[in-house]
Amino acid sequence: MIRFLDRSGLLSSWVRITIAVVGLGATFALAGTMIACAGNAQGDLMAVAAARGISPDDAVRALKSFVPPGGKDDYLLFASGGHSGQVFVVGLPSMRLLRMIAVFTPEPWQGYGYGSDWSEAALAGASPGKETIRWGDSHHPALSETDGDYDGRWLYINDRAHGRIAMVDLKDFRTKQILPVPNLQTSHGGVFITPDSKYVHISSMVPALKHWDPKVGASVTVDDHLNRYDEIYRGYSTFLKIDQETGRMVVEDSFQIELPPYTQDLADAGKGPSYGYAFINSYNSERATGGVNFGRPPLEAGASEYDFDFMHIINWQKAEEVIAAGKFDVVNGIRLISLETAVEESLIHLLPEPKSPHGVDVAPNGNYLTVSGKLDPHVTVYGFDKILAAIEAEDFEGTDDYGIPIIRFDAAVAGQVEVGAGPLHSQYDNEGYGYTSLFLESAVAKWSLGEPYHSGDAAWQLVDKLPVHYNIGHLATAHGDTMNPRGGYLVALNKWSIDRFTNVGPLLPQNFQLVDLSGETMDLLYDMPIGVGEPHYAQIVSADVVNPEQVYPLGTSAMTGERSPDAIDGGDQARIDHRPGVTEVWMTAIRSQYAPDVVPIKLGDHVIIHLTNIEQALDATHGFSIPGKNIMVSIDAGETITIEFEADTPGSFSFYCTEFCSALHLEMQGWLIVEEN
Ligand code: K7E
Ligand code: CUA
Repeated sequence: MIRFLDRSGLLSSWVRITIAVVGLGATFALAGTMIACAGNAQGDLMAVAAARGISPDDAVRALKSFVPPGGKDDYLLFASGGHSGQVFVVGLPSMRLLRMIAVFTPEPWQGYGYGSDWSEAALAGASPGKETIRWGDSHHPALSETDGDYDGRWLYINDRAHGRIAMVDLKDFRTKQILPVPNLQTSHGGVFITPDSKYVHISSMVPALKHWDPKVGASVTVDDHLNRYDEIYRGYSTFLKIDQETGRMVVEDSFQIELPPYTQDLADAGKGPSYGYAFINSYNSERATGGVNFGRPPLEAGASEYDFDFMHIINWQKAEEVIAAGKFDVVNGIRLISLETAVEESLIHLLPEPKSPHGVDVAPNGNYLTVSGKLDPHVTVYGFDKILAAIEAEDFEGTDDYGIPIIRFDAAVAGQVEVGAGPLHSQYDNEGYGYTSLFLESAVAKWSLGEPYHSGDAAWQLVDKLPVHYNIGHLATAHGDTMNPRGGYLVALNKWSIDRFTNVGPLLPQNFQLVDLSGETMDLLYDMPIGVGEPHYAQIVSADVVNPEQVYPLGTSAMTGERSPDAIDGGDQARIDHRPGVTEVWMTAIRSQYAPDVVPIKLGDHVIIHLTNIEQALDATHGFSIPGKNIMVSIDAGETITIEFEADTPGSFSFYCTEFCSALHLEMQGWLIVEEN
């Protein structure tokens, strides 16, 4: 209590000083409530600030983002880790890194990909028929939703490199499934979740060869690539059905729609009035093939010939009916609606969009769709009501080469705002403002939406701009992809951090910048370096929405979420079973011992160890590692894990607990004795 009084005294005196120095009206209100508190640490505060060269403005910013020791953050930011393949969880406003979640890349601390059955199962689905792929380029996280708002159940994220998608269970922050999406070779921005979490969507990035089509076949030549591109490549829009119990994606219940061989990019889900629709940007409608060495223009030139590219407007509810009517083929295990059927059934319309579009982001009310063309200084906002009316009236400007009707641009535009150079992605707040990242300008633009948010002269206006550092890609606002954005904070995800931090090598960290949205103008509060990967997109969810399990019920398999048949409840049930060619062990771990701790094994045996952490205390995680065997598992309290390996070398091998779990943690070890006969 005394400490608390000291703190508030300290705060009030500092605020008075702030007013004396800068005379800010906003700070005056704060001071008014606190000015009565007598401070006795004023001198200290002044001295600390002066000694550290911190300005009064920066001190106010520090207070806005400071979470005292032991305090909790208001929001969690889930950020992709780029080609680190992982996901980062950051607390807001403190900008502290709270967790890394292993997704596409093995990670020893979490025992992910080093022998545990659950992680091997997740990674095994990753690359059927190939040598296991051990990396990914995680790009676009999508938190599950209920009624158009984040519900804290699951997180999906794509691998831009391999056209895969992973599911992270937010009950235990673990990756439970990695799905190589049939027919895709790569995937970039096409990830979103429907407002009811019925489907998670993923589309192809570069079009993929139709190997399954006899007209294309298994092999391809350079001549095919250069001269039959239009015919042999296709894009894909994939609706993966989510099992509502487990969050897993069920391929048999999913479907795909074939798309023209443009390069499909960012995408978003319809919601509210646009529920049932998907919006997918694309570029390279020219279908440039590259091939400078074959006398073709470079891709960047070839893909910039036309004035417009195409947004795909997909009616997926109608596609469900087409599937129900049996108008599909099963191709590589997924139901596929051909491009011809999609055109016949009017499942797709195209909408011209400014050159080289990147982001498409649906506003909270589900009517506005904001698109940014990287080479156009405007954001273009379409009205879904206008799009529907144009489709209804067949207000088209012809079709593309595949027969898909192209909606007349002017019929669909609701507003345009000149925001600055290199607009990429947009997010929204709770007051009808859009925030757009400007890559070339290294800034965030704040602008107003039209009716019903703003009317007359107040609509479609650039209202503020904030420089960021530097080369911003995505940006995220609190619940910014939902129908219920919270405002308050924005995080700018910057690619370059040159001169922002102490130089730590030619490869510099990325820079997350926390921006305060509560005032008239945006205010930069904090720089957070990310030195472990390159985040692309992030979503910010209120911390109270995510409620992970405290401890697993004793004997739980993380793979199934149920009691493992190989769980045991105490060291007295521990046992070793020898049979021809196999040694099977049921083992427990508890502070600070394994039972059994000396395991005799016959040389050449296949060894199976079922290990139960019989603790029931939060954070009482144990490790189990066998040096030299590439085995390193992490077993949370209550969890049962199975490890298998071959005893192919005679000798004695010590195993040990890698988590410093108790005062006698170093004693938590044992021996595997591999006997020659
Ligand atoms: Cu703009 Cu991959 Cu979403 Cu990066 S993408 S920035
Ligand atoms: Cu268990 Cu250290």
